[in-house]
Amino acid sequence: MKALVIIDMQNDFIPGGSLAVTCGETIIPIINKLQEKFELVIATQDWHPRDHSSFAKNHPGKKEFENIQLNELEQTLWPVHCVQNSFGAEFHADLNTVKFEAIFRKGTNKEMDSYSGFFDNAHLKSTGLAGYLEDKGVSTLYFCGLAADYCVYYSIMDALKEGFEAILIEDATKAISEEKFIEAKKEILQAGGSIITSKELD
Ligand code: VGL
Ligand code: ZN
Repeated sequence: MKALVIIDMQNDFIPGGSLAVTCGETIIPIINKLQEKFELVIATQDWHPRDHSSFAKNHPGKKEFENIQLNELEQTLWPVHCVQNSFGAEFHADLNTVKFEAIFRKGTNKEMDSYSGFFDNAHLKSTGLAGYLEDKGVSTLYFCGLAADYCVYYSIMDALKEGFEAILIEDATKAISEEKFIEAKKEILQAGGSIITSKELD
């Protein structure tokens, strides 16, 4: 069975939000239409405590988008975004959420960022997503959402490592950095993933 995984379609990642991805809003109608083609639709939600260690604000003297070493991992310092229960953490109002059977939250541990919907960045803690999908008999995952070069990319790489077939729907995602996305796509293909457009599902 196949499933659609919608990554982090939250206000803060969409123009008007604190970590807006350019043209992020343009993929909302595409994702709404895509959902009609799937029996199982699940979503992830970036869900940080206010004192999260990925926020530049919580590192005095450091700037947004600067990289630091944090618990032996490289960490980009982000603007405050997707704070638990804030408007910025809510799904965009135009996104159709009625078909979401489950929502997996990530980034809840203050000490550790979590780009992937499956594991935190140190691969120490699972969200339970892989087990959920296996239990549902899902073997093929189609990915869309934000941001292409971070949470979508890391989720696909983990999906492949966990033994799922993983397909990126390229016109249903947008990147923070176009350069990073070009590298990400190469790595997805090298790791055995595929890249398609939503038209190919018609
Ligand atoms: C994301 C940066 C920080 C994402 C989440 O959803 O791609 N990017 N937190
Ligand atoms: Zn985040």
